Amino acid sequence: MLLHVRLSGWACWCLFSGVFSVFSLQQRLTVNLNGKWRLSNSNGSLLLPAQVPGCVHSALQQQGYITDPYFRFNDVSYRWIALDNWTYTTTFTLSAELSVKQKVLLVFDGVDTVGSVSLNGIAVGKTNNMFCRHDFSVKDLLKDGENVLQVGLLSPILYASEQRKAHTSYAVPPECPPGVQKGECHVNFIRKEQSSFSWDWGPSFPTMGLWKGVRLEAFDILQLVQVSSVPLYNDAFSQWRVQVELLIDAVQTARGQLTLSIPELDSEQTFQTHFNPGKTKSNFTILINTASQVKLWWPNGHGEQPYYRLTIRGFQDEFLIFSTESKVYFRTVELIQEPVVGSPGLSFYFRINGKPIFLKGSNWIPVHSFQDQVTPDVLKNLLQSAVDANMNALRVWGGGVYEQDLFYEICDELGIMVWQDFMFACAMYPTETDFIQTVREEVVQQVQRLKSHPSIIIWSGNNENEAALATDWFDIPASQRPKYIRDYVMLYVDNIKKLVQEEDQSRPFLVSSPTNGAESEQEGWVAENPYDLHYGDVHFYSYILDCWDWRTFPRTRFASEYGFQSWPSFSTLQPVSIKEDWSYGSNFTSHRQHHEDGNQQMILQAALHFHLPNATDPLKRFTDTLYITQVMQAQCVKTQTEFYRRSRSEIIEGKGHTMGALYWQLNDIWQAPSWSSIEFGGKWKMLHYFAQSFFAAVFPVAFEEDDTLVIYAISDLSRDLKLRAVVNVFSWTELDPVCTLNSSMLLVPGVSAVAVFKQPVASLLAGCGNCTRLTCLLTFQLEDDSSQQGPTNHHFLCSPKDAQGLRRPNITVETFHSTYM
Ligand code: BMA
Repeated sequence: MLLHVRLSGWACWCLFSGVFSVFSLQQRLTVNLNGKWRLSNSNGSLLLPAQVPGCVHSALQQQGYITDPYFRFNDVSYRWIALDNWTYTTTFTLSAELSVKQKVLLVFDGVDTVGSVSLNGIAVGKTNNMFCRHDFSVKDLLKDGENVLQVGLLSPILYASEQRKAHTSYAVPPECPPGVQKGECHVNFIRKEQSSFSWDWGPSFPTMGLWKGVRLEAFDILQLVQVSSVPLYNDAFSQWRVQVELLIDAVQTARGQLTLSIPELDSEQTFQTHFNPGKTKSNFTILINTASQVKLWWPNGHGEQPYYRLTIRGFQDEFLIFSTESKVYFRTVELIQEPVVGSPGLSFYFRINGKPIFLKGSNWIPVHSFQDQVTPDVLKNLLQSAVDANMNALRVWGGGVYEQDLFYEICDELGIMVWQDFMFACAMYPTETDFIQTVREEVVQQVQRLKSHPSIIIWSGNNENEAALATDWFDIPASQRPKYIRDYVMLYVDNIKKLVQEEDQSRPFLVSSPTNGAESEQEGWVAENPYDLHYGDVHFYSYILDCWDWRTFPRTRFASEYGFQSWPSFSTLQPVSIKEDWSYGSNFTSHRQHHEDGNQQMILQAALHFHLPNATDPLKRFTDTLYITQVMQAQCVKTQTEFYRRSRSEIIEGKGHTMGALYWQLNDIWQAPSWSSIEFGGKWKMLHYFAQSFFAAVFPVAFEEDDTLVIYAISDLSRDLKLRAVVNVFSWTELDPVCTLNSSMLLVPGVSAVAVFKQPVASLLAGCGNCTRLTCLLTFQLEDDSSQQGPTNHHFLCSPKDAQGLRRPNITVETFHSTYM
């Protein structure tokens, strides 16, 4: 029986899909099945309580069956966990109200990964994609009194291997990760976080579990499953409209009326509609009153992030049957690929609300091997750290997970633009019907879940798979190449791209990263050289060349990945290691390094400019070595990022107009060496402090060309500035400058990078006491008439290891821990 409540009646609020608060006046009943379940392994030798949402590893640790999986070599010691099959079981009692509902769904927001679900001993359904939400209609299987719900999970390693074995017609490389990663094979055969089988910065913990919520949803007539909305701007009419999509699950055909309104914009529209049985999607468009002034959402550093409340009310006859509210943010995004004056190729930059914006930021990887351990505080700290370092963009990289709703909500609020990859990375993928089918479901679900977020400015099909094919990472015989290219196009273009564009017309889609974009498309989606500097985005890594030499960096249109490794600090490593691990040559030190020759590369790069630690005390030598890798990394990424930022306004030999610098990588998944600027646990590496400067809105950059010192003023501000460069020449021996030089006041147009100072180094030093390249260094800043604009920067005239006059400072630091009552 349907209980109708009049508009003036009571309302019950509950959380609905992150941004939405729903009150269903039609009495949808929800039974939360999260909490303590029972977990057992395949032979029954282990039986323990397990928290849901959660995973097997977390449960085993919480119950004391294993110690910290991140401790020392435990990733290898605990390999057995993911080689076993596990079963989650819970019991629940049915309430009388629930059993009379017309439809009852058993909903899993996420099963990791290969599961079979049974209720009271009867099979309900199967799962094989961690990125899908599943619901099963279970009304007929429920009984009065106690019900038993069980989810059996297959070992993801064995499943992936079985899938690989069954795929006999041709290989789908790579078979296994490089040995140095100590990982598992064939992860491309399972729709699961690809880095969970190991990566070059992460351990192999192929998780299994119910990693998101589980519940029963019971209702009569219909229920609103999901609401999404995207704002679209019509240039011709200078009018905004909001496309609202409702996913409705109806028991039977129902007629109704729908009212959409954004009261603050004085806009409301009512639609007559009907709902067909089953799950259906309906679209409605609300036109925004042109007399209302719409406030726009802007990226961090370019304006505010205002939103409006959209109310959606469904009526049957004159009765309100559902009502929900969501946030709508207004902004437009365009990816501009058009001819560039003085250069072959095409531009590649983002225009937000009509304004070209330089993307400053980094790449985001999974925050933890065990997603159930990612708390709201951890997410908030990381995203706030990005903003604190003056970033405006993050790329959610395609080897991890589609992040949880809260991640995108915070990005919306902080003005962080998100480059959202689909979860395919560094591999070829199967294209059998079953595989494509589950990917299609995944894509539709994720786009529907996420498209309301203004922070997401682009969808991107995969990480590096175009490059892998084009530059033949996997030694595919020439005769078979067409087949792999066909599969590539089938997966990312014919399926993913097509689906995404059907679901969302409000943001661009790029097939891969790196890619030549429009040019790749011209070349049949796999360009001959996806790293072409005249097109699209580029990933660039070089560990051997001297990173202080900006000439080694590619002057790309958009740098979406580049970076250098460093070690986390001792305070981060200490809790997961013991004394015998604390040397650079220890087994532990090489075990945690998952990138071939990584430890040696860091030392070689550091040795180019710094004395390597040589303390006699082994612990001091170790901690000094960790530290010097961070200094090296900070200085390397600074040099490269400065090069990209100063290349925004110029074309040199056909290259330039760089409009993005996203270094690899923001965060860490465990305590190990990596490219991150923030350590596992949230501590900033030296690089992150450097980033705070080198991403500042107004910033001076120095470099040398033919022994001439050049300083650029970089400004992301819209307004023009008048600035001078002030250069302080310091001797390595003194704290006061030996001399100070000023440029004349120059116009620095809004959003540009221009040279404001030029002088041969020899003449600069000749005019400054007894300074030589070895005895002096420079700091410099920008000033307007009244004050300094932006941070102070530094420029070394020689490597610090060759500096003359440097003395030990004898600085002592004391740390006080204060407690607040
Ligand atoms: C890029 C990324 C990751 C990797 C990183 C460092 O290729 O896409 O796959 O972790 O380089 O090697």
